[in-house]
Amino acid sequence: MEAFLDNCAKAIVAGDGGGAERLAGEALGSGLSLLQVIEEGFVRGIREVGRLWEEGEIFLPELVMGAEAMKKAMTVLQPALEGSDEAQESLGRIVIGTIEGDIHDIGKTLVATMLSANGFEVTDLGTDVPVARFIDEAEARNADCIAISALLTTTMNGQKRVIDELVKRSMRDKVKVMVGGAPCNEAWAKEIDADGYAGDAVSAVALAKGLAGKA
Ligand code: B12
Repeated sequence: MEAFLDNCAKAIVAGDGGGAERLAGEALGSGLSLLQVIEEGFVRGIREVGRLWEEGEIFLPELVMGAEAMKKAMTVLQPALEGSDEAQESLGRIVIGTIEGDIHDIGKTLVATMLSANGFEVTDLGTDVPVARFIDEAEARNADCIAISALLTTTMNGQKRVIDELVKRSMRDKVKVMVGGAPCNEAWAKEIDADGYAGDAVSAVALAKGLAGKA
């Protein structure tokens, strides 16, 4: 198990898309917890890539290759994570996206997948989503919650702008807002008056259930 998780992490660090895809395929039939494989294997790898990049040990092309390998693994694992939620009663409607100026989508997509697998009706707006679009879509879909991902210190302020705009449009009491992404934390959520912060996909589900009164 440990060795398998190490290999998953190593495939991402090496930017080995074929290897990551193969390991993800092996995980599917192995009876291992897919969440554990993702968090302790592949995600550990992409975080290591980030660290190496920050320390100047690798360059942008290698960062991109690591991200692409990560996406290949997630493409294999995502359908299995989604499972069948047809019989489930909806826990609520959530509009999710990565804020404008920001194209990071691996974590956001993982959160969206887990929310959907756990009974929420999720509309994923993708990346680089303008402030107004979050609100227009939430209004159009009568959403209970807006979930905003930001991975850059330069884009996280967009989360605040979504909340400010909700207040302006007198919608703040109807729509909950949850925030996440590497630079965010509890203190930031409090500062911008969000309803909650979660640091990973599993706690994002718990948070969403709590906000929906379904915990
Ligand atoms: C992969 C990656 C990329 C890929 C993205 C590919 C993609 N399709 O997503 C590429 C190569 C394209 C990229 C580009 C850039 N990147 Co980049 N990237 C990363 C890296 C290494 C990993 C991010 C990731 O996918 N992590 C894995 C996922 C699973 O984790 P996660 O995103 O944190 O998500 C989890 C939680 O945060 C949470 N969560 C996430 N979203 C949400 C939302 C809600 C509502 C909730 C509740 C929870 C939640 O749950 C998720 C699942 O567990 C990070 C390093 C890091 N430590 O984060 C840098 C990092 C984010 N990037 C960084 C930078 C600077 C850039 C660039 C500006 C580089 C450049 N010079 O061009 C560009 C930005 C382009 C843009 N405009 O967005 C910096 C940001 C620094 C900062 N302080 O702002 C980081 C931190 C690297 C570093 N250490 O310096 N990047």
